[in-house]
Amino acid sequence: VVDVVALGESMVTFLPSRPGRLADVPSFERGIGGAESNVACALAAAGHSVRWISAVGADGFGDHLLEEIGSYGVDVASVRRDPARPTGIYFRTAGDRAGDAHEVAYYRAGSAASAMSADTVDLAAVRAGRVLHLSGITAALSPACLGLMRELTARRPGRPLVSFDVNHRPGLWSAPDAPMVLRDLARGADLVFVGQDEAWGLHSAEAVRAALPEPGVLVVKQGAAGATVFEERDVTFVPAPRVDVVAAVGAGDAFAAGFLSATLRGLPVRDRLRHGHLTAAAALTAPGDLAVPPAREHADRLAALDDAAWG
Ligand code: KDG
Repeated sequence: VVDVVALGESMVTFLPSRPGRLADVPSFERGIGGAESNVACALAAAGHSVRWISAVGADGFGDHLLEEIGSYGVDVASVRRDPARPTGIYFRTAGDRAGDAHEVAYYRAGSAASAMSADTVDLAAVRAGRVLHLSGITAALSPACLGLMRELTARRPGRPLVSFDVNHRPGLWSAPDAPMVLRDLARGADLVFVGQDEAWGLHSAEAVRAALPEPGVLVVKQGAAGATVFEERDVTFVPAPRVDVVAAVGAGDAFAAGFLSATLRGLPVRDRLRHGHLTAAAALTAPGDLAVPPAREHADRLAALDDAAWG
């Protein structure tokens, strides 16, 4: 049994050579992105057994994603190659320092991954881990992908622990009902990650909790301030370390990976949050979507610093 299965679309990412409007960027450097594979890679780098499930085209970008994600030690054998559809790609600006808006241009409509459905994906392989990690991005890709998300978040006996990162990407949703769709999916999960800024216009972590009675563990990310975990009757807030942000993209995925890793290791809630913050700090201070997390022993030492060091 693998520790974690992550399902979702990954894309070749084009990072700008310099800051500024997308219209003015003269050249781009290739990277990889994809919220769920970002989580998968960070977990594999932290020593967990991880499988990534998706679909890519039978093209060079698909080869690159499989080689790159596989190089982290993630099992990519269940990723489908679709000869009829391309691998998605996207371009973005460097922005997002201190929460600036950044521009994103997706070329993923009709991609191989957008054709994933409960019929084309190997559901037994998807459910074969201790944890199944999903995100709301998949729900936005196509009606077939939304159907797959509903199938995977349906409560059924013997399913893995379902981890769901809301990841509301407004640019991917045409219908106005995204918040409701995402909230319904979150109700089917056992562990939910949500940024307070994407949480249905609710302005406190407590209000988010009140809106989501179902999940066993709710993690509300409060940007640079920190994050709060609601677990049964306990509420735990841990401040985030202050870092000089290079690019915020991917920080949420890194946070989820750190938190999940600590969860798999059975660590107490304060340490789960600290490992989330430390892994996020690595992503915040790197330009790409995906950053190598601190080594486990190193992260353990940082997480064990006293409260004064953690603000
Ligand atoms: O969380 C970071 C992701 O948003 C990025 O890597 C690309 O998956 C992506 C998306 O759909 O925006």
